[in-house]
Amino acid sequence: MKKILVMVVVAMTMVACATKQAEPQKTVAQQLLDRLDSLRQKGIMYGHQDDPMYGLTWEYDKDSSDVKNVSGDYPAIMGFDLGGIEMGDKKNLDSVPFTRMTEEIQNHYRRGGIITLSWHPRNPVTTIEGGGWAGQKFPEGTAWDVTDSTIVKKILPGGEFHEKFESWMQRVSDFLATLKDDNGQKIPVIFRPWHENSGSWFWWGEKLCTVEEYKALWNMLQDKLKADGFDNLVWSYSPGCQDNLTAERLLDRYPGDDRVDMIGLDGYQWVPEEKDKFIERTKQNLGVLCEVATEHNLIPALTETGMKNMTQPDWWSSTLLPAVKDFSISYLLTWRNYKEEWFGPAPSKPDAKYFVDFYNDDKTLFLNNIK
Ligand code: BMA
Repeated sequence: MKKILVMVVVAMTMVACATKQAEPQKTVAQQLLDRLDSLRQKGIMYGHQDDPMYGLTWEYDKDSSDVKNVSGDYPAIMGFDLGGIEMGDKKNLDSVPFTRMTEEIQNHYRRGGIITLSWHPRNPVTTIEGGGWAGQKFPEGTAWDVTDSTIVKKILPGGEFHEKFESWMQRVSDFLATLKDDNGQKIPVIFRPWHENSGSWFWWGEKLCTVEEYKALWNMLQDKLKADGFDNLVWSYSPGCQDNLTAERLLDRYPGDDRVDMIGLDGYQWVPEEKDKFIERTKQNLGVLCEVATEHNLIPALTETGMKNMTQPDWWSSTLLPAVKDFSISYLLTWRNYKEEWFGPAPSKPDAKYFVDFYNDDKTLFLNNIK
């Protein structure tokens, strides 16, 4: 009897071990999603595009950041853009060297921060191969070149430019392959391609392709990168903020629950006069976004925002915070601090002290709050 009992216990232990071993390990993308989900119970992370690359008074200094120079802390999230990688360029559309981008992604990940990548690829039909920027006038050949409304169709399988676009996707893949941590493991990244597609200013915009073509475009890139082994990508779908947004409208080009992990909106305020409108519209839009996110098991975020050149200095505390604070969004990201057009804080500017209030608010999370 005792012997039988021992055998049963041994057998049960073996089954338990086998079950344990069979459980698949979570990918770094799934681990990032879990982290995003638990962090949004704590607050809203602050993100900034190109944060460690340049600011209003400096360029490519080591360990610099306008956000850190104002608040003492780095943003929780840093955003970078792949525009230009498709051409094999050494620098992106905003002059950021891709080697530096890899380094800063590694640095921020090492610090405990989170990375998001967008992509403003040039127009695959009208751009001049090998021409670089010189000789092409904006918007000709850029992501904003919408003179031909059949670009998406032309790069899908069967299209005249499909092969060319395959080589562009390969270059994205080659860049993503450089994103490894100190142990050689893949760095998780929130990847947000084909954004603001509810507008018609990019060649993948609403009036430039059908719903089916848009979804096929999304799938083509996703299938390529999945086939290349990139299980470190958190896929983020982000159209733009709109007046009276509805769930149907938000989802009309949505690629599907099996293809998307996060859902976001991009929405800006351009002039001080738009303050009330910005607050009202952002609240209304985030309400819909959060409902849809819950229904579809997605993490919501305000994937791009900002007030152009901070012409309303108290914007951070009087406008942005009230617009977002009642929503359980994962993060908000303000766009880059480019000398001619900036959306983040800078030490010498009048909005700096209001940014410190925003930083000190219990609701906002910076790097030190998420480590
Ligand atoms: C836009 C502008 C452009 C920039 C692009 C990609 O909003 O900031 O100057 O090239 O984003 O970062």
